[in-house]
Amino acid sequence: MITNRTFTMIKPDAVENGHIGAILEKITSAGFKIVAMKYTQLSKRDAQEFYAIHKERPFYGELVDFMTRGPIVAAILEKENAVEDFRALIGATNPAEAADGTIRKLFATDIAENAVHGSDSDENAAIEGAFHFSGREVY
Ligand code: DGI
Repeated sequence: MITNRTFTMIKPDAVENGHIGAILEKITSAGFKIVAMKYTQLSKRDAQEFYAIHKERPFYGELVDFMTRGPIVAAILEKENAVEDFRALIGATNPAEAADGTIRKLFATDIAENAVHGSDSDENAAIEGAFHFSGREVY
């Protein structure tokens, strides 16, 4: 199915390392339009809820600690085939396995601190976008 929106976060490692501008440039150059964006910090409760699907995974506690340790940029992006095209732009979860030129290859630290989030389905894109933005905050 073709969709036109996805949800992303520039994660705390990429913010700390000064990559916000470069990552937004990669995103907009690839044809994504920003329809909502905010600079914010997740609470523990936010991160636990956002990543609830990973609750039973051994890295869940580490993931929640990482995602709450500093500010993030959250955004909703629009483009034809947004979910699939954005996953291609960010590359594999583990930056060591990500293709050359992908955002994770360029800016991620390691599998735990991998610079960016991208929704993995249309359904999750809608859920995740609504988690972070009210209707009035989406252009
Ligand atoms: O959809 P992705 O973000 O590419 O990957 P995912 O949904 O499988 O995992 C969500 C996040 O959890 C991922 O971006 C980073 C973290 N993660 C995944 N696998 C590992 C991990 N963190 C640690 N520490 N170890 C892992 O094996």
